[in-house]
Amino acid sequence: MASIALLLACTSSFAKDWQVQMLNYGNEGSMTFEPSFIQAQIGDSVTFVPTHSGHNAQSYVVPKGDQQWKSPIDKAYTVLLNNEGVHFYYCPPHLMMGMIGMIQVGNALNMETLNKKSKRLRSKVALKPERVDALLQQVTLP
Ligand SMILES: [Cu+2]
Repeated sequence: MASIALLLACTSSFAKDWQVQMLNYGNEGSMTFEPSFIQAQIGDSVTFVPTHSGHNAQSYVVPKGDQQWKSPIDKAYTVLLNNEGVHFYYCPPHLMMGMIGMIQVGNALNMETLNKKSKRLRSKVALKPERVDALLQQVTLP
């Protein structure tokens, strides 16, 4: 019994690498990141997978202490989650079509910046701007 408990304690401490598919069409319609919202912990990472071609991911908002990031088009790319807060990102070729996503890391410490900048990005989304609202609604507040 003791060894099982130890094993469980060890596996739960492993950082998780989340996989986000970049898709022309998926469960949420056309031009999507799936999953589009992730609730992660500090130490986790997110890998963007070029399932369909012609996409990349670029940060628009990052937690305080993080650098902005940008993946090369059609290449797998991993973002390390080193600080608490919300990453808001988009696919530059398909921002107009609502290809956006969010990663919450621990507590949403950057809500003020996120809300302010989300309004600005929303104005650039011609199709499905409601995706911005849907993502914001999934952020859990402390
Ligand atoms: Cu795209």
